[in-house]
This record gives sequence, C-alpha cells and structure tokens, in this order.
Amino acid sequence: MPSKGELLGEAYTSLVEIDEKGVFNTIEKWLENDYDAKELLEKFAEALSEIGRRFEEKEYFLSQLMNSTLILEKANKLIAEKLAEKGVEIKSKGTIVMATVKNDTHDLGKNIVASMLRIAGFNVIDIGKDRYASEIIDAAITNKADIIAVSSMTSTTMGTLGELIGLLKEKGIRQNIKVMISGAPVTQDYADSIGADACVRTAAEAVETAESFMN
Ligand code: B12
Repeated sequence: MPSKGELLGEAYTSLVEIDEKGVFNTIEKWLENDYDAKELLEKFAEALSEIGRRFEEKEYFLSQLMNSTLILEKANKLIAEKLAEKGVEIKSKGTIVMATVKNDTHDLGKNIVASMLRIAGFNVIDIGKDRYASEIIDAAITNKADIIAVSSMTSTTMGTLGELIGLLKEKGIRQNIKVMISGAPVTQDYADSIGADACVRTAAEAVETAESFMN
C-alpha cells in the first residue's frame, strides 16, 4: 500500500492529468486507510488551481478544465457515499449560504470550497453563481444561516460584495450573520473597507474561518 504522501501525490497528478480512473482509485485507497477526507480535498483544490494556471497559460483547453471539474464533482459524491457507508456521522457545525455574485460565472473554486465545508461538517446551501445580493440574503434568511460565504472572481463584479453587507445592515440582521468573502481580485483591504468579517484565499482557510466563526 502506498504511503499517505504517495497517495496525495497520486491524487494531485491524476487530477492534473484529468485521469478519472486514477482519481477514483486514489479516493478508494485513501478512505480504506481512514485518512482525513479534508486533506485529500485540499490536495484536489491545489490540483484544480494548477489546472486553472495551465488553462491561463494556454497549455490546457477549456474542455480539459471543465472535465476536471466534472471528475471532481463525481469524486465529491463518491467521498460522501463512502463516508456514509462507513457510518461516519457528520454533525452540523452551522449553516452556510454560498454563492458567486451577479454577472460572475466562475464557480470552480466555490464548488470545491462547498465540498470541503460539507466534509468538515457544515450544512452548506449553495445557491450557485450569478446571484444578486438580495437573492443571497433571502436564502440566508430562509435557511437561518450563520454564515454567508460569497465570491467575486472579477473586479467588475466586486461591488455586489459591498452591496450585500449594506443590505444586511439595512435589514437589521448584519450582527446575526458572519460574512466571508473571496475571489481573485478580493483583498483584505477591500474586505476591511466594506466591513466583511473575513477575506479567505483558499478552501482550507474557508473551513478554518467558518470553524472560528462558530466557536
Ligand atoms: C477557470 C477560469 C474561467 C472559466 C470559469 C469556469 C467556471 N465554471 O468557474 C471561464 C473560462 C468560464 C472564465 C471566464 C471569464 N474569466 Co476567468 N478565470 C479562470 C481562471 C483561469 C481560473 C479560476 C479557477 O477556477 N481556478 C481553480 C480554483 C480551484 O482555484 P481558485 O479560483 O483560486 O479558488 C480558490 C480560492 O479562490 C477560494 N475560493 C474560490 N471561490 C470561492 C468562493 C467562496 C465562497 C469562498 C469562501 C472561497 C472561494 O478557494 C478556492 C479553492 O482553494 C482564473 C485565473 C486564475 N488563475 O485564478 C481566471 C480569471 C478569474 N478570469 C478572469 C476574467 C477576466 C474572466 C472573463 C471576464 C474573461 C472574458 N473576457 O470573457 C470571463 C468572465 C465570465 C463571467 N461573466 O463570469 C480574470 C479576472 C480578473 C479580474 N481581476 O477581474 C482572471 C483572474 C484571469 C486573469 N488573470 O485575468 N474564467
């Protein structure tokens, strides 16, 4: 049986090389050893970032990028099923509403963050991409969310993040809901300027931040 480090290497390489079989084999071996699923998903997030970089550098086509995310979607389902089969009970640590803002269709990063938050034990309501601030807030109210996690991947759509905080204040519910923001152009300075509770850069940071909000 390969070591934990070797399995993480296999996970990374097989996803970067868009090798679906390799990804699934690694998941099987990983879970047989009872290793932490969160760690494996972090490695997949790293692999997806590398695929994003290769796409930007025109080393990969859009079809390869999209295939990698389809594989990852199936991988997430497989991990959830395997954990359920093993009787691993995931107690809810809190409810998080997630979305990508209006006019922004980037959702690869959000999807991986959603999976990692679920595996970490959060009840995640992912309302998708291209969402108005008001839609995100309605979902948060309906689902009694503790946290809103929202991303803007392009600078032209970032305004919705500030609008979201303003609307929460207007409705008098700002103090009831923590807000974490993320995305390629989003900085800590920007988060401070709009009064967000946190700016996160990676899926692992999103999980740590959500956990700290609930403590
Ligand atoms: C893939 C991609 C696309 C794909 C998106 C497919 C999809 N379904 O998501 C396609 C080809 C459709 C696309 C389109 C566009 N894109 Co684009 N895209 C990228 C690219 C190459 C990779 C992003 C990615 O998915 N990476 C993989 C993930 C796993 O990594 P990640 O994004 O870093 O995610 C991590 C963190 O950010 C964080 N995170 C991410 N999301 C979230 C969400 C929440 C809630 C939280 C808490 C955390 C979190 O955790 C993740 C995991 O660790 C980036 C460049 C880059 N290297 O970032 C440009 C980039 C984001 N795109 C850009 C642009 C400009 C566009 C377009 C406007 C291009 C155009 N002229 O048409 C359009 C916009 C379309 C639209 N209206 O939204 C720019 C934005 C620049 C800016 N500052 O405004 C970038 C930065 C490229 C560049 N260098 O110019 N794009």
